[in-house]
Amino acid sequence: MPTALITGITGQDGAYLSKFLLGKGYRVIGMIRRSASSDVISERLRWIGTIDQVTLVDGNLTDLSSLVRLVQEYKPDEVYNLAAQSFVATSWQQPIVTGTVTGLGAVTMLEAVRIAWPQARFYQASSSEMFGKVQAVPQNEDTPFYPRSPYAAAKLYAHWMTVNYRESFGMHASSGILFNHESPLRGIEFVTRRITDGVARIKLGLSDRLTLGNMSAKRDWGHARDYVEAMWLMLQQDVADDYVIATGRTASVEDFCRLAFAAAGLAMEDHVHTDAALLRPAEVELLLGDAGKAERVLGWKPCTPLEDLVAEMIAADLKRLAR
Ligand code: NDP
Ligand code: GDR
Repeated sequence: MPTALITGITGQDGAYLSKFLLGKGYRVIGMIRRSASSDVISERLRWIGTIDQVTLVDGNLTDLSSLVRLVQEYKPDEVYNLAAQSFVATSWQQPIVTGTVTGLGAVTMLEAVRIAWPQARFYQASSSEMFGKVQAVPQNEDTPFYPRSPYAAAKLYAHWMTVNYRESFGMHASSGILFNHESPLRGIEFVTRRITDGVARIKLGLSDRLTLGNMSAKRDWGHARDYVEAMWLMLQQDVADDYVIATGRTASVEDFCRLAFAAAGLAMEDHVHTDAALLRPAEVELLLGDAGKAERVLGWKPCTPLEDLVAEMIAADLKRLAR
């Protein structure tokens, strides 16, 4: 039975990846950071139904010795580094935490693997935010990076360190440059969940307005369930490499919003307001990925259309709130 160690298992992708790997027969070790709210911190694992099948262990991405001990003890075949301060807007308020966890934290995990069990295969959760002020449309593995936030700059550091550990030490370290992916387990602060939760509240009469920031920003939105399979496929290759994972379709925040209101049988214009306080100091206006390399080499293709994703998220939020 192969063993996988996942950092960030309590997040959206950690939950979907735990389900996927258990389905493949893995022993799944999930690292969680100590919290005073340990009863609620594993809520996503409960929702997805893997809480009783994963082994949860304490550690922190900023603490090298905790990571070394975990890698020494479990000798994982595969390490998925998903942990991060992942909310772009917060990265301007907390640039140092973001750099420490999202940037240096990835290097700390790479170091733990290099010291304790270098034969482990390593996955780094890189991001389309690294393309930022895009230098080409669509974006692929050859597109130059231009980060636009402390988060994106931290991810870019982690990305190049993953490449560097592969080239310097021969480690099987791959980086997935994933475009936005969503699900019913998306954090409430991200725009898609903010919208589907807001629409569900309006539908149930709990609220009558939804306030958003920049409605014209465009994103390439996929489903987290599809994207975790791509992570796994990268680590099954003989040679480690970097891959863009995306749907190849872009839509604005306004488009997403319109779909969400329509899915609930409501008119967007009656309820949506904008607030300049939600605008970012520097915006990423357009992301559109070309995942041609992933399709050619990994045989990976996304399967969930945006309309289905929106409908699934709305249905889940209606159910949650009705409870
Ligand atoms: P989430 O924000 O949902 O999850 C982040 C996880 O990191 C949580 O489990 C969190 O734990 C954990 N974490 C944060 N700080 C630490 C720390 N110091 N030590 C250990 N664990 C920590 O992110 P997603 O699941 O959406 O994304 C997974 C990864 O992929 C992230 O690195 C993200 O930046 C990246 N990414 C995401 C994309 C997306 O569209 N979702 C696209 C491209 C990249 P806790 O529960 O305790 O807060
Ligand atoms: P993003 O996701 O920054 O792309 O990062 P987010 O959903 O936060 O923003 C997407 C776009 O929507 C605009 N927007 C709003 N955003 C939020 N959060 N709240 C609002 O009210 C709102 N109104 C408009 C934003 O300005 C932005 O343009 C996500 C994260 O998961 C990262 O970790 C990951 O790396 C990238 O996706 C790929």
